[in-house]
Amino acid sequence: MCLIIAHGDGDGVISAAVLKTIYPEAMVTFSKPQHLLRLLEELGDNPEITKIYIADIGLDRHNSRPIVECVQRHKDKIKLWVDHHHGSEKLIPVLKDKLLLDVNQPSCPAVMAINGIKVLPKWLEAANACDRPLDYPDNSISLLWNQAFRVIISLQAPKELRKLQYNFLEFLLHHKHAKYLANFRSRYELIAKNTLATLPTIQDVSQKIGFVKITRQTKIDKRLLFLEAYKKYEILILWEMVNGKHFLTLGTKNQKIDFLKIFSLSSGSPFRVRLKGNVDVLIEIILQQLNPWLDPDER
Ligand SMILES: [Mn+2]
Repeated sequence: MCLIIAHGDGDGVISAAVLKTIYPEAMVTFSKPQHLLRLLEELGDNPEITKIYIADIGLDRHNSRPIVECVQRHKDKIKLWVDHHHGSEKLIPVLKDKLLLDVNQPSCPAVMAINGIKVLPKWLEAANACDRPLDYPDNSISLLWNQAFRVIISLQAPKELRKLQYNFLEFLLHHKHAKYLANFRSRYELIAKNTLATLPTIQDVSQKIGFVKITRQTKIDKRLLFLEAYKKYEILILWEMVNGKHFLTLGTKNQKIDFLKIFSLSSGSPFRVRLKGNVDVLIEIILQQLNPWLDPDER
């Protein structure tokens, strides 16, 4: 049996759809960096699985070595690995030309396209907009996915998320289920309204940096919040508490700022990172690191 493993976000589902058109016999499953090791170990040892194609799953930066070792053990089964995340360079010596990697590409379908794989222009644009909304305008497919995705996330319903991923895949491949997906649009309206209501609560850290605190109780679309905040700020610091733990998400629209470099992170997106730890300490570190982007009289 052949298997496609892709990230469950818009970019990943569209990547899975592209791979499915090349390998129609393959089954599809969705995963994420933190779950990839266990999944690969299981599949690697399963004699029924003969070919594996992977797309859009970055290496878990806390756990990359065991993954690379696991890939090494099962490299014969892994026929293709497409990625655009920093950190996946570690797979080059193991996978060689079975790895299509370009961290400068906005999406995995874009990586496929520059490597000669046929990708429908609409799908390519949608995947780019899903991962890099600032650089690529949404089209009907990316909007559909993003809005539906936010509704499911806000319901915190993993089972529904899985169902949605398959429906989205079906929609891409066969243009069925359009009605099913379209009904998410009306449910999204409240989330969009909540998100816009959060905008006035953003505080100025400086002229260029905004800070906002959100709670899980109010369902918002973080992607939309960042996009709206970028109309005023270059950087937004978002503070949220999830299950008693504090997280700070840093986002920027400034292409010259690379959060991966600034915070010495080995994987993820240069423009959006999530930091965990003591909030006061983190904010101190963040402001120190972002000092060059603070206004001179505020330093
Ligand atoms: Mn991606």
